[in-house]
Amino acid sequence: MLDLSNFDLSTIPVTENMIDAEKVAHVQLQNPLEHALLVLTKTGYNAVPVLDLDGKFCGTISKSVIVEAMFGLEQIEVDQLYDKKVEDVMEEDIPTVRIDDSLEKALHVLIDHSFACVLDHQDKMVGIYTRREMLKQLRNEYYQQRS
Ligand code: 4BW
Repeated sequence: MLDLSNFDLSTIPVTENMIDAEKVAHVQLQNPLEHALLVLTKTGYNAVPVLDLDGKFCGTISKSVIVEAMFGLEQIEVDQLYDKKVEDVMEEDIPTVRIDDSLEKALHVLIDHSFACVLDHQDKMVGIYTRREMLKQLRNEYYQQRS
């Protein structure tokens, strides 16, 4: 059985295994939905962070909110992809973590979200910490204990 008593999440910095910002696909507030859908489709991700021109985190955008924004009263309105901007439909109420937070904070975010954006003290996104990284760290701990 996995003994987590020596795996103290409160002592491991969230920055240790995060994906650095330069490797994180993102879109900007003013981008049309068409651009966001292109980014999501080409990268294969369901959701990516939304940043302003200074790199500050503003929210996330997902394929599902874009599709929802295209639904008119009777049919799908493709024009919405060009008429609406990312800032019109993005989700803003997204919990984040800070560069000096530990994995314990990220764990709580990852219960309901597939990634946590890591922000510096000016709210700039320095990276993301994903469920995959959390599970990899737990797996490594598990196999270390068995060996
Ligand atoms: O293109 C992909 N490459 C790899 N290696 N894995 C992928 C890719 N697309 C999806 N996956 C896998 C990952 O295990 O599917 C999971 C769910 O993807 P998602 O949520 O629903 O698009 C992935 O899980 P994860 O690595 O724990 O990532 C959780 C979420 O974090 C993803 C996506 O919304 C975001 N994300 C991850 N890496 C990203 C990213 N967003 C932007 N840029 C990145 N580099």
